[in-house]
Amino acid sequence: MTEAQRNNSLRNIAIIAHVDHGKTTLVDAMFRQSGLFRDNQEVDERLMDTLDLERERGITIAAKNCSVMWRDVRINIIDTPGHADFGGEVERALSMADGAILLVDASEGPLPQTRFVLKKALDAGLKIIVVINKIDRQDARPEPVLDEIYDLLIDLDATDEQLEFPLLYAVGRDGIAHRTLDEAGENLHALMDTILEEIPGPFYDPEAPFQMLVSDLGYSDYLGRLAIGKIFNGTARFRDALVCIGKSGESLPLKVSKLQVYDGITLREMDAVRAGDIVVLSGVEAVEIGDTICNREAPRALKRIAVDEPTVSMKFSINDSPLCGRDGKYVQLNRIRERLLQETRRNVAIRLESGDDRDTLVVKGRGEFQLAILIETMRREGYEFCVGRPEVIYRYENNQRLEPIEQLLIDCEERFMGVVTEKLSTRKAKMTHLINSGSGRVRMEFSAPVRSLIGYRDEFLTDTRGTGIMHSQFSGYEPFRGECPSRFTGSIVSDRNGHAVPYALFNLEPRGRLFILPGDSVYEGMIIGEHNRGSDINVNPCKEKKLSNMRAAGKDDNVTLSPIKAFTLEQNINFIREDELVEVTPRSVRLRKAVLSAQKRHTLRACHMKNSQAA
Ligand SMILES: Nc1nc2c(ncn2[C@@H]2O[C@H](COP(=O)(O)OP(=O)(O)OP(=O)(O)O)[C@@H](O)[C@H]2O)c(=O)[nH]1
Ligand SMILES: [Mg+2]
Repeated sequence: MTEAQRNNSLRNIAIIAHVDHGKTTLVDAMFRQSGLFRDNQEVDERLMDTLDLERERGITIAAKNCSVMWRDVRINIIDTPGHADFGGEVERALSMADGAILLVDASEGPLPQTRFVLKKALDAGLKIIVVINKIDRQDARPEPVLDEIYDLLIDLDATDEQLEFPLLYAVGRDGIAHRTLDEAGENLHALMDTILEEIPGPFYDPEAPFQMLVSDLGYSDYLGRLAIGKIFNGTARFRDALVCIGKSGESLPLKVSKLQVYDGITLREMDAVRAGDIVVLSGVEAVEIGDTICNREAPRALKRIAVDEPTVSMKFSINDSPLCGRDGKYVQLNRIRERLLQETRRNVAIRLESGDDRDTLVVKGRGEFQLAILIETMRREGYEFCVGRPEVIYRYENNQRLEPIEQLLIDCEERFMGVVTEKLSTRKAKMTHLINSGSGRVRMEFSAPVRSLIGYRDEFLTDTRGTGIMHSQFSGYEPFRGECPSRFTGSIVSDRNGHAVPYALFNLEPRGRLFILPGDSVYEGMIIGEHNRGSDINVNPCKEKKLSNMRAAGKDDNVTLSPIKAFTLEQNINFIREDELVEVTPRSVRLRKAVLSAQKRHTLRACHMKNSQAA
């Protein structure tokens, strides 16, 4: 074996943190200070958040690559999402990095996802630079936060070397980083220099032939499929004949039709690319994330990217409601399957399986939020379909049912502690920690079943008047904790097709909360509101006022309806019960019973009751 060498003209780093701790904003500042823009150039905020949904929601959903030049060294940066449901993106991103910048909010300190991403980075053997960010916050408490970071590292069994991490304090938004708290700091030079000094240039074996691990896929109208990843060894040139080794070891020949590297936020074409670099290679169609592209003479696969198992599943089916096909471009199951398959190729944390019957597909992921984002994306692309309630994926060991458990961290005012703990205990959560800082707020930690937290966030925000903070993180599988109700209220269901009228809705208002407005189309089996009681009721939302009585024959428009609050897609998904579906079309999101006919539902319920009595 020859000794490994380093490519010192490069650095590959991933930026990791809990959600909203300032990763994407820090990348903006690095761009600005590395001379990527002219001084007076107008630049958008959070430049790396390029997807529509990312910009709308102010969060990062997919990990993305870019680069900056610093003292003649190109630093390849991978910005990752901090939301727990997109953890698969972090695992994928770390496969390209040689080091990581761990951002920690100076006020919030390490939170559940900080632990998750740090563990992944330590497991991958990456060198960590810790940046305590947002020290400009009024409630910043950098010193205690630093202690918490040490505690976290010790808890994660970090080695002595890992405990001696380089540390910086930063205001990412203003582009300032410095090594000690007393310094004033004017720019990010200290951070950029620390990256060059502390993160090793990528290692490679100078004698080994070309090997590249595919960590991401892209698509270009001109070039077709793009394979993105780090070159572990060797070099490749334009027009080289290579092979791609797939999951089952089969190798597929390919010819390189274009080679590009990241240059700021764009790509630069290269004639040749060297070991250590993160490149975009075109010329291969059938490629998957985790494949190795390598030399034809000595093909050797690299270790595939390991990702955690999915914990939540959701059924996707064709839309068979009476209103189907009105808005959507793609309504057939085949088209939906194709689109979902395409998603599984790009997104390592998503799996697709066939359902119990011909018309359903089962999509598995890391959380209901991740699936909701997928549904929203598909809906905007013109797809129309139905989805069922998110369900957790159980495991069975020694005849025992195990369920996914989350570590739940709650920070709220002391006066809301009672209601929060009470609600959580009905959801089978167990309190594991309670810290009362004496400042009027308490921090509580729970271990809670994933299934019981689906839909809890909204309730929590209402209970704490919007002031509570809640974070959860998958912590493992534990024995099933017993049944708990998903929703305590029933549904108000339309018993016919037609259009809702004000008079009928006005009369239904005392029954519960309505979701529809006068004039909205309704159909038999469509859920038009939430019933105050636990049972469902079938109602007629199209019932006009009788005009036969002349004296009472006033017009409808003198009724005043209470305003309705539109649900978001996530709220709809979390609202439905096991026997209900969300109908998703490009223009509307409706709720419905899985079985539309009231008569059929009635018969099914009667059979079910008879069976359970017999049992
Ligand atoms: N006070 C303060 N706020 C900041 C700073 N940096 C970022 N923010 C704010 O923090 C929020 C989140 O910033 P992002 O950069 O989107 O955070 P992120 O870590 O990329 O978030 P995700 O990608 O969704 O995990 C934004 O509202 C920023 O304006 C800072 O240095 N100080
Ligand atoms: Mg971000």
